[in-house]
Amino acid sequence: MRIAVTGAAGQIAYSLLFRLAHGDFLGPDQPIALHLLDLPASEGALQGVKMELDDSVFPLLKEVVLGSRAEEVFGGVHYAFLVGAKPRGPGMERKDLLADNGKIFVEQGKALNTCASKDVRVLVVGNPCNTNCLIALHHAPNLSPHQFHAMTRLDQNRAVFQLAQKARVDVADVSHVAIWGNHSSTQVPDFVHAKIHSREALEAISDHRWLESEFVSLIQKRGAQVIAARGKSSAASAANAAIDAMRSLVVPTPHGQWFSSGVYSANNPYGIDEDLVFSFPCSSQGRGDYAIVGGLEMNSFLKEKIDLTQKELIEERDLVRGLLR
Ligand code: NAX
Repeated sequence: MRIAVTGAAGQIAYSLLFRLAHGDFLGPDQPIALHLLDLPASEGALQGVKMELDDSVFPLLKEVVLGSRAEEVFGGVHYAFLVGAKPRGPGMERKDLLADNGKIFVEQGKALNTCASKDVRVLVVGNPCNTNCLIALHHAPNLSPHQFHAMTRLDQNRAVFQLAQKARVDVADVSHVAIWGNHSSTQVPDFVHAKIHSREALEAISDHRWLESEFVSLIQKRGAQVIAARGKSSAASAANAAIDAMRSLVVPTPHGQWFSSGVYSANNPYGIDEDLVFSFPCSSQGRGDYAIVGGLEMNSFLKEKIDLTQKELIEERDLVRGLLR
């Protein structure tokens, strides 16, 4: 299996690549090739990463391809982790970041469209990941929009941890945590449908004020909290979430459960605008497919918050209108 990783000389990739090569995504019996893309300016660093991959003598890693041209690096890939993006610089407005990074995803969407395996699965991690993903899928008319995802799994994982800690249970006892909308500070971490030991989280945690205010804001701002503490953005936990997110597509979702992913919103069962990449609860049969989980009742608290995150995504789309085809 050929796996592309962009931003391969960056900090998330420095964790992700070694986990992939170890077999954490496709398991201990699946040999892989890694196709690594970064900017020409990072060529030296990319060579260094390859040396370390070589020196790790991973039995499953059969080939490492390096390059700075998407249409060369994406040749025949079955999975693509699109991590590389420009960080927000000092004084840079959100719309400047959207425009700059958007261009990257025009080019990469086109390259996937023509060069990747026709059943490639794509996970966009580079921010703003929902709108970048929307741009990429717009430029890949030969692929289905259902082959594209934006990563909100780190937000889900962060929410699971906070609920487990509050309820004093193991993380494995928390399930059904959905993230709705944008991977940004307007995202909606859903405690209403979450379960703890198969009971409603709202029953297991009596402090509803904490759920509605502190919990929601903690998850929305967790990324900033990590930056403040570490001086750098989340990297190992982001790599771990990227593996969780792609694995959710190749391992059947346990009956009645779900995982969160930013997916194309056409024909969604919640009345969300039809041309966005929006995070929904999803389930998969494990063949690279997914379906949005329908039928969840929305209370007024969730409705109001989901409206806000939808509005932000529509604004982002308006800002990159010129990059959509
Ligand atoms: P780094 O700055 O460490 O690495 C980014 C790498 O991407 C660099 O090596 C850079 O040269 C490369 N790059 C830039 N433009 C490129 C292009 N056109 N083609 C190929 N490579 C290119 O950032 P890192 O910490 O690894 O984060 C990467 C991205 O993930 C950022 O956009 C970041 O905001 C985003 N994140 C997304 C998260 C999510 O949950 N969706 C969480 C973690 C992270 O914040």
